[in-house]
Amino acid sequence: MATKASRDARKTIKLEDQEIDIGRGGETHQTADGEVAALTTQQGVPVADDQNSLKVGSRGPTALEDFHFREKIFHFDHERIPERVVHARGFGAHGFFETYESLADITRADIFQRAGEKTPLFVRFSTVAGNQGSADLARDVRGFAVKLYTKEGNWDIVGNNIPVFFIQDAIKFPDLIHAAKQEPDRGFPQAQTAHDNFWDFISLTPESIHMAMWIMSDRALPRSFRFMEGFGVHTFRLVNAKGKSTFVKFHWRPKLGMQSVVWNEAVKINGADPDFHRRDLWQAIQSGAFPEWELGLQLFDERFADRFPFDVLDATKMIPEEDVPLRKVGRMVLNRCVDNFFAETEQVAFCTANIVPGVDFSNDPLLQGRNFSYLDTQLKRLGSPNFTRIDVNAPKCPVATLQQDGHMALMNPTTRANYEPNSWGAEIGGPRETPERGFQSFAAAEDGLKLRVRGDKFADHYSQARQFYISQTEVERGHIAASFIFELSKVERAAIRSRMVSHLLNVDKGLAQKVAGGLRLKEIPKPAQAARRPITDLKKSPPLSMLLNPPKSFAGRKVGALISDGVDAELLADLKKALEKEGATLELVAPMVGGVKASDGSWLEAHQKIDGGPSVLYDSVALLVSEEGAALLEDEASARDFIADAFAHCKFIAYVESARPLLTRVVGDDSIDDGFVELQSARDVPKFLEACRKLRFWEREAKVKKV
Ligand code: HDE
Repeated sequence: MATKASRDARKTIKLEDQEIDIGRGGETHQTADGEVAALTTQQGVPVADDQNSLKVGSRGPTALEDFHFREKIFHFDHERIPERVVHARGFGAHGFFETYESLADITRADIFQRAGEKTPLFVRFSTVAGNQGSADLARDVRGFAVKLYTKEGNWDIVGNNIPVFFIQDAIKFPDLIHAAKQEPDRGFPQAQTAHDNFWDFISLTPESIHMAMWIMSDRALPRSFRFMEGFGVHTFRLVNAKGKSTFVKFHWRPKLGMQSVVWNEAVKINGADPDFHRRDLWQAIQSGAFPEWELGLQLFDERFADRFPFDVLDATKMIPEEDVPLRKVGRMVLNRCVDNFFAETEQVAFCTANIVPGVDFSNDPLLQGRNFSYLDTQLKRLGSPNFTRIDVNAPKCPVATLQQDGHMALMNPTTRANYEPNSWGAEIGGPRETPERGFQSFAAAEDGLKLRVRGDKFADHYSQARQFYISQTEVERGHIAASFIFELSKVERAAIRSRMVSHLLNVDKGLAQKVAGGLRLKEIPKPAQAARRPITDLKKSPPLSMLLNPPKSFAGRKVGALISDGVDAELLADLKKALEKEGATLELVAPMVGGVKASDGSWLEAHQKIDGGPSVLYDSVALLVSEEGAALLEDEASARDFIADAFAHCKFIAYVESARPLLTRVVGDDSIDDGFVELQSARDVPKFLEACRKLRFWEREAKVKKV
């Protein structure tokens, strides 16, 4: 309750649809009633006035005794926790994993015992290099971290959307990340690798060349988290009840297929909607279009590992599916957004060491190092060894430890015994070991000299880089070359550019020449001396190409329709219906957000005003403006960009006859290629949809990308 003096000073005014109380200084007061809860302090004391600090006289100093004010500011001052050193920018969601079949013969992991079993999970997708406030469409690897709350403890698969990594030994991780993130003296550039330090490090670290090929490919520019693969990267073990171990690599395959954007588009998306990926996931889940991935296992034994030309403990190598096919063992569905970003997405603490009985590590030196790093990092970020008590991190199975105390102890043992062995018996003696059920490490035979060395096969740095490159389509190869040219053009020191080309010569001569040409290198360097002679006859592996594995439909994609007063209502309705049937969505982009009056007199509200809804936000576009609309937009820069960008990014473009003058004014009459679909009537809608399913009209690219 407000004091009488301040209460008496209040009066009520009207602000459009709201009646509000204002105080003596005109400030807004909203008060609790039967339905709206009373505001309290952290101590539960009801708050009478949250607008004014306690003062001595209306114009006097603030009193130190104002505990409400002090508590509020104190808490605010401590709102931030350290952001992640890597993967700072991310977005999470809840879901479940459904097991397809029992894998009891391979693993005793509880999650794989019963077909149809559903296990709750939390996923966080991320970029690596950018800071928390950076833009989503950085050219970067994406983190793909999954926390499975199994009945025998939490199992984290902390992976990426690329199956290999830059380095082979965890001891190089700080160097890699220092080189990739903003340069320390100037604090920029952030969220991009197009700078000297990064390429300096890469060019002096030949083991990273395979990964460099992947990050220069379209994989580093996903259109949506929903359209990317995930990989556990390292070799792990699955161990069955008899203690038999099988090596395994984990793959997540998106049901909606893979898709990326082009670089020029990515740059513009970052300006138009820096939250493009998180908004996309949020909107999909909120609208009930729950994204799904299948979990595929590559299972192999020691014998395979011995005869495989590369070391399965080397995270810069992958195993082609032609050698070890994927066995699909379950699906992951994301069906719930977080209630609170900080509590869940920011505080979620993944750790590669979180494994469960039936899963085990391999000796991959990168994985071994990670197992130390993640626990350590959580203590720094979350400030207490009790971070496992935070809801998003807490197991959903019983937890019974004798660990106690520390900051924010929320679950101390309640019995007398906090140690074991003890003689207190079942009631108060606390939990005991379970040799049968409990986690047992695989009894791997290890011996050798204690040395700082790597396995011999680690020295092959180029063979799989080459295999990746030759497995791509022409279009994808063009993108890889263009990315190298772009990135290295931002490198000031010429020697670094040249050094990179010397590595590319060991990957593919044509690629190296293209990059050298694109950089206008004065002379082609000699190929870098390889630590081990590359294998040049590895076969193409089609699953490595995104374009050879297109999505089966246009589901999950979005069309942007540019509309104006007089838009053909029937055509628009048919387009919307067809897209919805396909599982795709339609957004209306208009000169003003308030909407347009359609041909049948109905009013259509727009989703975007034209300069807020550039075509880079859509997979395909439809130009449905009337004649007057076309005339109005002819000189409007944002409308022209809408069309020019859709064209340049090789998108399919539908148009009605009245939009044609606008269209030809922007792209010219001779540019109307097979990527355009004229909508004379609703009958042409299926033709447009058919085209959209191909996602891009790549045949146009040579015309729009000249350097
Ligand atoms: Fe990480 N990594 N990493 N990493 N990583 C972190 O842990 C680290 C590596 C990956 O959404 C940190 O909680 C080392 C490979 C993801 O919260 C940190 C090495 C792969 C995430 C850390 C690697 C990853 C992280 C920072 C070299 C793919 C985000 C914040 C041995 C298989 C998880 C944190 C999330 C995060 C260390 C290499 C994936 C510092 C030392 C390889 C997806 O602990």
